Formats: sequence, C-alpha cells, structure tokens
Amino acid sequence: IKGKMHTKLTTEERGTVLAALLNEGWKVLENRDAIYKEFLFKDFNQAFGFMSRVALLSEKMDHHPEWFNVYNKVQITLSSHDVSGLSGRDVKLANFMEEVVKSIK
Ligand code: HBI
Repeated sequence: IKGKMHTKLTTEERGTVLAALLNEGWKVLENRDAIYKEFLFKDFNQAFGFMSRVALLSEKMDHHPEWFNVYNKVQITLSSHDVSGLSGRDVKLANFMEEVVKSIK
C-alpha cells in the first residue's frame, strides 16, 4: 500500500516529524534506522499502565514496539521490520506514547 505507513521515512519527513520527536528526547540509534527512548514513571503500576495503553494501539496498528521494562522504567525501540527502518508507523506510535505520558504524569 503506497502511503506514509509502509514506506521508509523520507529525508524531508526526517527533518520534520522525526525532528519533533528528537525534541521530545527520542534518539536515532547509531547502528540501526530506529528510534529509542527511556521512560521513567513513579512506579511499576504507572509503567505498566502506560505499556497496556500502548499495547492496545500497537495491536490495532499491527505495529509493535521492542521494549524492556524493569519496575518504573520502560526502554523502547521503534522500527519497522517490513521496511528495515523507520516508517510513519513508528512516528505515529511514538507520538501516541508522548500523549499517554502526558495523560499519566
Ligand atoms: N511491528 N515494529 C513492527 N514492524 C513490523 O514490520 C511489523 C510489526 N508488527 C506486525 C507486523 N509487522 C506484521 O504486519 C507482519 O509481521 C506481517
């Protein structure tokens, strides 16, 4: 399907929508076309509540994060296997995560 979601982010998109995420603390990995962020919450309950809400959207999008959780910390890497890099789906999911955090904290 042509369209933002199933093609690699263009250079232009990397300067706009992706740059906005970098301003929110996301980092582009050195050795992979992927973005990474670590979220810290008050406790496990908050962290898992965040993960639950993200999980529901990721299932609906059929686009899943690579994540690691210990207590109140959630480390997240986003990339799109089917384009071997970043796509609009990663941007959409990252933006959703930022919204969820705002509604929790
Ligand atoms: N999640 N991050 C990510 N990247 C994908 O390409 C992807 C996915 N979840 C499910 C999915 N692709 C399916 O569409 C394919 O595995 C069939």
